Amino acid sequence: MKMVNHKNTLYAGIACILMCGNLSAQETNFDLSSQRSEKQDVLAVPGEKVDHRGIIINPTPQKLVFNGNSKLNISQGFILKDKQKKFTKDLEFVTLNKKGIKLSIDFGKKVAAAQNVKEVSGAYALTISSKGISIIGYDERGAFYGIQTLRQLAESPATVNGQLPYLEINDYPDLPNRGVVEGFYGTPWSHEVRMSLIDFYGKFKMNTYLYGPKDDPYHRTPNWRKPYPAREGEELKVLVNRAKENNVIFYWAIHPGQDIRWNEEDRSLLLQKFESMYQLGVRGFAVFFDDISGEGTKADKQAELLNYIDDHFVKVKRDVAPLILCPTEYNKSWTDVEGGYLTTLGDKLNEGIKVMWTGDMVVATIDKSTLDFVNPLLKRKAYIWWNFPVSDYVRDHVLLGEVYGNGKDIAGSISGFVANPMEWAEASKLAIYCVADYTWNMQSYDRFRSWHRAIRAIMPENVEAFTVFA
Ligand code: LTM
Repeated sequence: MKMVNHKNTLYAGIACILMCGNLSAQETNFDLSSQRSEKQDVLAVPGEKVDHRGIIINPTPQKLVFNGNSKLNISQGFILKDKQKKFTKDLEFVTLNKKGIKLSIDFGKKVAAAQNVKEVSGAYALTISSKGISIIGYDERGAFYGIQTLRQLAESPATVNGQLPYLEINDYPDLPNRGVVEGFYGTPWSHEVRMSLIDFYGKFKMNTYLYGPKDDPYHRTPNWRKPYPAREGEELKVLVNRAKENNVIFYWAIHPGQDIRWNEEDRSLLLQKFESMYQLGVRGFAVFFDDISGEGTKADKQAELLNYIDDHFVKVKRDVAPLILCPTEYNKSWTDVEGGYLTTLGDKLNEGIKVMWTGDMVVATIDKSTLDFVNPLLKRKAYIWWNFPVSDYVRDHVLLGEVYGNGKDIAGSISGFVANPMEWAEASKLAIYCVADYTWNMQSYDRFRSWHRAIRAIMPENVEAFTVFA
């Protein structure tokens, strides 16, 4: 099978790299000192150097300006003006006091325009001045993100004793869809750890969680046609609610391709399954056709099914996010040029349907050239499924390295970017933190700075030990 051959080549390549790396570095006695004295020409990175005066905000804000050296003392607490009465539950980190400093929170197109807030979901402005603190969001999600920024400001080591510097932040995401796809092989994450991760996404301004663990039998063959048993269904409902509280869209993905029959019966069973997930509160849906063989791989049949779901479910419900498809040929090394599988999808799929792409290979970094290849075929911007830090193909590794290699000039060429993590959920937070930073503000992304900040955020009590380990 085509797919298996590609994977074997990939895995053999990785194994070779790992083995060769071990040999040269540890089992020989090379004198590396000559290399250390080599001259290195490091080119300056274009862009503006920003001094954040020891304040840590992740993701890095698009614009942060300090107004002089004055500070606002917030130690006596806040009097809250939550104009639309939405955020009390998000403010447990502040002390409320009728005689405190004014904290005003609002959102909406009109108030946002007055503050020059960008017209994109998640954008916000935060001001700290002698008048108090003001947060204005473009939408509810934007105001929620402003609150996350305030929380990080209040927790920054540079603002000890409740002294917040006068500043103005004007912030927005580079990408409309940023987050995580739980799409690995291996033991699916536990309910508890998913809850913790959903909070983590909200805290670091990710808005997407795609649920599609390969080893959930109700996501894939054999049980994709059946509803979840009551207990699992209840847990999913709780996750969906937690996602809503964090302004995260919970997408539930189905993986029917290995045994799907292209007939009326299976189509209606699939829609019934989606309906049962809708009843649990799910408002985002995806269909994955990766890693299959046989009948299920046919592009025209896949497009027909997706359009049917789009026309008879997504558009009818009206409160469901755009449909997402993971195609069978989801990377360049497995696909043909013009006229093949991807061309059929591009020509036939309804306009609003998003199509996933892992890059030039299964595990790859994403650059402009891979998008210049795939976007014209798909006739839409690819939605990136990034296979890092997933470790299901190197199970003896824990991938705790930096997040690097993706182009900083691709924001305009993609419709979303989700990272596929490790089965080890807590350990995956390191990379997820950095992906949150990269996908929000690509130009300012610095792989080293982000990685060090992530370590501090995840294990503040053991920064040095975790750094050495990672
Ligand atoms: O990458 C995709 C689209 N599918 C699978 C994933 O489920 C798996 O986790 C990764 C990494 O092994 N490779 C795949 O082929």
